[in-house]
Amino acid sequence: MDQEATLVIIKPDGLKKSLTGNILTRLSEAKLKIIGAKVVEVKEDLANTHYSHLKDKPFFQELIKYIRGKLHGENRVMSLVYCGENAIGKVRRIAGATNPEEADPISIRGAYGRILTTGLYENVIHASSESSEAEREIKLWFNPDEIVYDLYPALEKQFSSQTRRVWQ
Ligand code: DAT
Ligand code: MG
Repeated sequence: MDQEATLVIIKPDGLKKSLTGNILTRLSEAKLKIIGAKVVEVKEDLANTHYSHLKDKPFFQELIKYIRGKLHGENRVMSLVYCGENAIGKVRRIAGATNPEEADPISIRGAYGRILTTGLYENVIHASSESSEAEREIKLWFNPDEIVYDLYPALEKQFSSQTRRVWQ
């Protein structure tokens, strides 16, 4: 596939600071396609799995609170899948370096991020950093039917005992 996909998460500080429109405008410079988008309340399991590679870091617990919105009195993030040529690199460039103080001031993280007194980088957005990570993250955050493109192989599965909420 010459098309690459990447996961973007507008973190709770981005939503709290009303930066959603601004961030989407910045990302549109990359001329990629949005093929999935939703607002998510991040449960502990999702947060832990998303950041499982960082579980031994001293800032891990704070990071989990951050992505779950516990530091901002928010219970939302917005997650998006962008697709196109070199999507991962293009989005990472617009996002900027992980450390907001080192990030290009014109990048999203450089312009709007900060370092908390606890040392945690509050850096407004998440962006996948390489293709295996993007695949893992997209599969974690989205079901096949929530993406308007057959990104990865999927199968039909029947769940006879499944209960789910429907509109009353
Ligand atoms: P990125 O989000 O740029 O891919 P990462 O995956 O290494 O960076 O880390 C995930 C998040 O954890 C990052 O966005 C902010 C936080 N973080 C990473 N390294 C940190 C550090 N040394 N000190 C504080 N927070 C850090
Ligand atoms: Mg990362």
